[in-house]
Amino acid sequence: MKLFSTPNSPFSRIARIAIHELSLTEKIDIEFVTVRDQESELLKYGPLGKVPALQVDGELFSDSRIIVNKLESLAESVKLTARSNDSASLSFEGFCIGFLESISIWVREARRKQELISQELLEVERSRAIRCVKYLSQNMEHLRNSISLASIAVACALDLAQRRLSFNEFEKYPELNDWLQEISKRKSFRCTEPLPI
Ligand SMILES: N[C@@H](CCC(=O)N[C@@H](CS)C(=O)NCC(=O)O)C(=O)O
Repeated sequence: MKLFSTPNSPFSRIARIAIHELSLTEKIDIEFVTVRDQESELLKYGPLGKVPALQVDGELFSDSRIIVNKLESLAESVKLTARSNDSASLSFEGFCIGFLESISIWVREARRKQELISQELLEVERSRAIRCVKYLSQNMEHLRNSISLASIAVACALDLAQRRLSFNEFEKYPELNDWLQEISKRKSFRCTEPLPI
């Protein structure tokens, strides 16, 4: 079994963290590939060319939530994704993944050539992130309880926002900030840290 990844993709980081948390490091190889590249090794396995992608028994699974779900089925007992009958957790998980998506869009926009950057889009994402961080600070009970796809997505999003956008809004909320410092100490987070760019 193989996970296709890039060193700095936040969605790949979710999958790599999940592999550690589910004790699957011995079973799944990580292969770093290029993306947005016609010569990418990943295109030999499917047309999408996005990471993460998990290859199991000749099938290629895309999308981090589907991948984490598949990884859970290969692991002993730990569950990271919200159960379909747990509405509150499911709703929160969707919010957390959406938050990471928005931070990724913000980072991607900020990295474009100066003349192509939309200041309007940067502002839309910045305002969204400020709202979301406040919401997180008011819903800490969902993050504190246990390691989950939701908590992994939020930690990856806040870490990415701080590294690439110098967005430190979460530092205004001591409980959220302390939680982030704590979860970031886990081995799964330390050994999947993005590379400097
Ligand atoms: N919704 C997908 C998002 C995956 C995604 O956008 N991956 C980016 C890297 S963070 C990618 O592979 N981009 C390559 C491309 O756009 O061609 C997930 O949850 O895995």
